[in-house]
Amino acid sequence: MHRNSGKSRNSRVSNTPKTKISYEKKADPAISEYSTASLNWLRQAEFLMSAPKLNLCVEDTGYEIAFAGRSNAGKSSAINALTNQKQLARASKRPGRTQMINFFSLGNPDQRLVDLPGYGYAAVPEAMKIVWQKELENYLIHRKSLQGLVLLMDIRHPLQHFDVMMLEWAYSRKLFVHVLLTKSDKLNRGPASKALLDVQQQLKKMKLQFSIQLFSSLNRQGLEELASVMAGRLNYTLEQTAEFDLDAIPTISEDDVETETEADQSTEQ
Ligand SMILES: Nc1nc2c(ncn2[C@@H]2O[C@H](COP(=O)(O)OP(=O)(O)OP(=O)(O)O)[C@@H](O)[C@H]2O)c(=O)[nH]1
Ligand SMILES: [Mg+2]
Repeated sequence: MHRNSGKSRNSRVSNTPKTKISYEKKADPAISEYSTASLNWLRQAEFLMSAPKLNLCVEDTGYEIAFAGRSNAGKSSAINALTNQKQLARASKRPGRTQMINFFSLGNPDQRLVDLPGYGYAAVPEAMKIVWQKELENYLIHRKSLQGLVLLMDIRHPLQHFDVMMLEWAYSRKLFVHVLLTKSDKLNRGPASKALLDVQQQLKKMKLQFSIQLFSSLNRQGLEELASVMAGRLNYTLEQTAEFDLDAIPTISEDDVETETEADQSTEQ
């Protein structure tokens, strides 16, 4: 049976004309189902609150992912595209638009998305810049529910000094980072792919194993990929949308717990 199938495969290869084979990536139905479900889930996003400083933020429970990056990188626009809501986060042509830490809930207040003020905007008065940076730093260092960052960089100016600092800092705090090269619509396909490859290589050189993708809020490139990453990181499962039957959950008695513990210990020894 195996031999036969091997033979037919070989004969097919030898008869194949020497044309270039295109290995077109087939859509994985499981993945696209997950990303569609993730996008639907993200559409439930609701504004929770804005905080000027750490001690005024929403309670530090559950999980959150923060959108970070230089001012004008496209953080607020990305959040609006991702949640399919035009005005959820306030985007603007004027850099320095987002001046507070803005929280959005995703279906429940313990799963959140955060829009951070951008860094590196030269026109902000020095004293104000210091205050913002201090608050941003406080948030990034002390926020326990922070799981990781979506770090946005304009595809035309990636890996500026402060971006690299953020990446290294996130690595040292064991946070995940998912990098978006934003405004990919500003480059043609070839140069955009090259920019992606360049940044990938530079991250590799820095020994930072972070995921990265192209993204455009304008033409929605990379939206599904980002939605899946967000959902995966915030432990969203497809079952979450299914009817939940409380009666179907088996009750556990104290005896069951003891038995489990004993079994665990015996396998460890
Ligand atoms: N062409 C293009 N422009 C974009 C894209 N995303 C954002 N922009 C524009 O870039 C500008 C800044 O976008 P914002 O989303 O406000 O940027 P931000 O990172 O939140 O900026 P701050 O709040 O200042 O930190 C706006 O004029 C947006 O319309 C994109 O994907 N493509
Ligand atoms: Mg903003």
